[in-house]
Amino acid sequence: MTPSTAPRRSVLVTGAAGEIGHGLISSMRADDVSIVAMDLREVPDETRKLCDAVHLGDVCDKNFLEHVLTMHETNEIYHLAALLSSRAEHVPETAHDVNVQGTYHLLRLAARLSESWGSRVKFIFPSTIAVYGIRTVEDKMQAGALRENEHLSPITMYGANKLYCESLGRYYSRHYRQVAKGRPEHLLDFRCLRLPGVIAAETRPSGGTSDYVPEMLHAAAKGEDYACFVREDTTIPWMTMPECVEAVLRIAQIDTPPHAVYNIGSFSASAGDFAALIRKYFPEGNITFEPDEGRQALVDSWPRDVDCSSARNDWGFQQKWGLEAAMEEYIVPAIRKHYAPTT
Ligand code: AKB
Repeated sequence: MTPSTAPRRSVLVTGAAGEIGHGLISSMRADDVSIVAMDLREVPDETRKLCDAVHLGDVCDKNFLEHVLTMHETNEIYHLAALLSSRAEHVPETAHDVNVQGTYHLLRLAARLSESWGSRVKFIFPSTIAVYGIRTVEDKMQAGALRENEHLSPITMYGANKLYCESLGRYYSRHYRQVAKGRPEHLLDFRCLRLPGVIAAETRPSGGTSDYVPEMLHAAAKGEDYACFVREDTTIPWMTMPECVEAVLRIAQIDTPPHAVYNIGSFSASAGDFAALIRKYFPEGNITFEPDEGRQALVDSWPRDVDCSSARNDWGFQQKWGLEAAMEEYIVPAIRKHYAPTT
């Protein structure tokens, strides 16, 4: 057998202590890959033990980033660290520092590394449906499934940050120093997925606005009451964590995709649709609706659904489950197992 000449994958995951970090690192561990995790917060033991190294530090600290990247000869970056939409509205300037400055530092370093390694460092970036901003609920219902270039007027700091960083990533990977004489031969390889609300059974989100569905689920599974902070008719696109992780790993592995940024999502559902199904599976918890005006406005500006045809056509993205099947085949069994008493 001829030995492979491809360099060993050396992966950096920022925001490794978060929900996607956990799912991604668990799925990646099966591959022959060196995984370096980074977060400001302590990385849970379950994730830590799957990593070759863990660094605690701030993505806003340029020197720290440089140290980590060069020390591990990183050639693949999953930049998950971010302050999500609701949290970012409480501390918008901090959110800008983390979401924009942190991403900018990392993009610059990855561009420099691509140049010095002589091969393109992959930069995988999760973006969000919060990059969309629809003016009224009537417009939202009429607009239906949005394509990647429609309604790009986010009303949140988080959405604005992500939209700008999508452009920065595109710039560094396609147009970097485009008129300069000594333009680098190897630019970084930026790939971005706009994620919908993501539902995980093993972990709980924090700081997001789409958190109402995971919160509702986890409360009901524990037999607790839950007051949902958006209206019953509030509708956005969704997917499960396993589907999200699979899509992130897939966009990272395919040959150069034609576009830098893709919508993905599995189904569109309202808070009421979820509540009805959750009551069926977990009747002990009482779900009520007590909309919070501020957070409601954020979700109202997000699309009812997203058009994933580019992702389907360009790299074979496929949704695995609709709402009912996702509940039946993943969410309910996995959440029951998660809360099952240990013997
Ligand atoms: C949030 O609610 O902020 C995130 C998102 C939709 O990107 N889950």
